[in-house]
Amino acid sequence: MNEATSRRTRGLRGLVTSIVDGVPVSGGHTLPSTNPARLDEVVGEVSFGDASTFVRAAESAKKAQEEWAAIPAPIRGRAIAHIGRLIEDNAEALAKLVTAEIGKPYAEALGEVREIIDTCDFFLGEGRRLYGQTVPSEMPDKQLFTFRRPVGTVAVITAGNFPVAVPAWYIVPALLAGNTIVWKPAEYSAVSSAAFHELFVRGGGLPDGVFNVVHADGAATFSGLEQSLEAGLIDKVGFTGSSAVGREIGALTGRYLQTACLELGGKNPLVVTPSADLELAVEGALFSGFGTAGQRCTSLGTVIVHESIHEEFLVRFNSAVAGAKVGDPMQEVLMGPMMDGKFAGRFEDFLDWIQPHHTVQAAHGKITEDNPRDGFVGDPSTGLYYHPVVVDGVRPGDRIFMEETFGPIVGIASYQSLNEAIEMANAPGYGLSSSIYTTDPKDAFTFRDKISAGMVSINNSTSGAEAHLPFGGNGKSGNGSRQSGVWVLDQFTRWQAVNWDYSGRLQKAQMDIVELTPNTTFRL
Ligand code: UN1
Repeated sequence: MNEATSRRTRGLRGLVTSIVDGVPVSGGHTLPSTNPARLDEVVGEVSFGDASTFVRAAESAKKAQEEWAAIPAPIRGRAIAHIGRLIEDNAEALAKLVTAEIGKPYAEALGEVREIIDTCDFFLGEGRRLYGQTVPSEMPDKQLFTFRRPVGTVAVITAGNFPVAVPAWYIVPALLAGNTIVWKPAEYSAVSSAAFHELFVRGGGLPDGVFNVVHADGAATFSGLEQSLEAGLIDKVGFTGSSAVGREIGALTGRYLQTACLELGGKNPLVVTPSADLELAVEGALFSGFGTAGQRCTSLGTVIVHESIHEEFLVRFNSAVAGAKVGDPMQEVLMGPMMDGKFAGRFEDFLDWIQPHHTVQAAHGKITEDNPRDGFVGDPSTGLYYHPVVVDGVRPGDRIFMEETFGPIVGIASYQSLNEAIEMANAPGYGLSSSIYTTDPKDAFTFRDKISAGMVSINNSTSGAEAHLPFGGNGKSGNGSRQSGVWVLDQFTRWQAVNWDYSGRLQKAQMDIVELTPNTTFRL
């Protein structure tokens, strides 16, 4: 084990620090990352850097990029293959860390780790493809080609609700395509991020500087990013987080003639038509509304249900929510705590958006001894546990209908015609995920055609996208960028067009071309 590697190990087991050019870098202040299910349990101490840490990381990524890109793509693919296998061998340990740090139920955390492995499985082969094209020329003795070239250095800024899967969506294809990385993970999931980083660097045998990680708060990151862009150190930004911050990142990168890959919020609708299998719709709404305690960008926002089955759906849904297991995320529960105090606080604000014309059947707010939940698994007083809330009677114009409410709250609205349902589904102006439950193909295809969302589920919940289909949204959910599968390669590569003329003379495009003479007046 070389010295830099052993220092990295100490970085993980002891203090979590930024890693720049393979070396741990402590910052100005240290904060604990705590377990939201047991707030007195410290998962790790994290040392936070400032804007200069980010800039140093960007310099290191810039310095390492040419050499990394010179490694043949199939060999970079092998690195991705090894990373995938190492993650697989460490899946349980990594998932336990995710559960401890953000309170995601263990089964879901294992699924999240699976998503990294799936992404590696997809891209390990892409190292042997990364195809360009041969294109016919309009002139003789001339050949045209396209090549994919890496963009260069990539800054990746991610949220903590998927602290390891979503970063992999950026980092795996970016590395495969020959880019180097500066990653700024969420502050409240820094320990899981450190483990992820360690597994990538070791598993891939990545040279120092190829994958840097910077722990810093939002303001320091923004300023570090701005300085790095100004200095020409960052060529591409990937950001997953709120629509508000996404706008800022988009504006900043735009000033440097760059387009960021933005994966932002959602107000994801689920339409239930009269022909739907109601049991299935209830199950889908329960999982997408309250799985991950509603803290996915793909979580269900509003169920838009046909008026003829509204009552029946509501009764069944309320009863499914009442029966769902909430509690200790290491047990078999649908929903654990909120990820962090910041999200718990914001969720309390969202509860204030409930208005007199809304109906809430069960208890809401924090789960306490005085505000208990039947069948709670474990001790609610130790963590950030909230009641799952179903708000009936929401309608376009209500804040609860129009804005993302990251947390365990689902609105229910009624519609009369499918066109009205689709109009309501599009009204909030996001456009990430969407779902329709129906057994009528006409409804399914009409919905697919008219919904603004980038992702459409038919008889499936709004969350749980597979790792090799294009992932991304429209409107307030992003700027049209797509992650995953072959589609994400357009984020991390640029097309280079090459023409090679071996005629020995200057053949002028559009001018020196051979014309055939058509006989346009010929008739049979
Ligand atoms: C996110 O919440 O940022 O489709 C991503 C899903 C997951 C990813 C969610 N595979 O729900």
